[in-house]
Amino acid sequence: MVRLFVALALPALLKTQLSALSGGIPGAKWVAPENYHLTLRFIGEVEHWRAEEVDQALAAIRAPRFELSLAGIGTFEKAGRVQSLHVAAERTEALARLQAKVETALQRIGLEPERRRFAPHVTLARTDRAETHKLVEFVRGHSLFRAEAMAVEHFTLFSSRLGKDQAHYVPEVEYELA
Ligand code: 3AM
Repeated sequence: MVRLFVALALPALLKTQLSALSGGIPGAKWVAPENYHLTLRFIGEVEHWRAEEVDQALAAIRAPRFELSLAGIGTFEKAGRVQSLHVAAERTEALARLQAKVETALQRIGLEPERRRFAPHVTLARTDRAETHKLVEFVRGHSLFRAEAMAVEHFTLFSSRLGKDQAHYVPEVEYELA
């Protein structure tokens, strides 16, 4: 079995810029800069034959290159608790189209539909054990954060091995955009 997700990899400079945001919230688990990514579709554990089908389905996608901008800080909450902290991506038409194409391609080969609405983001930290007032302070303090637009020229199939502390993500296949 292999654990997979489809995402946009980020340029090194952007990762460095994002990593400068890390810190200052006791209890938060910060994502290692090399693990920053923008998930288009979480797939989960699949058999190897299935992974090959996923690869073929993704390779058949035709979509144009586009520019991506990250701006603002957001959180995801569950039962009134902030689970994670992220930098939001601007939900442009081109990004939404690419995500929809990935979703359609994966449903076509029989994967269960993703039920959650696409909210493009780059996770900075897991915060279910973080100090709430520090979290609030962080979100307020960085609300104007904005990164220079990046050129998205491919998307990537990642495998993920869960570790004790951090997951280990490996870019398995890159799919060029036209
Ligand atoms: O892109 P982010 O960091 O928000 O939390 C995992 C990470 O999200 C998420 O998939 C991304 C790459 O690992 N993830 C992990 N397990 C998941 C699940 N069961 C999941 N997303 C949905 N369902």
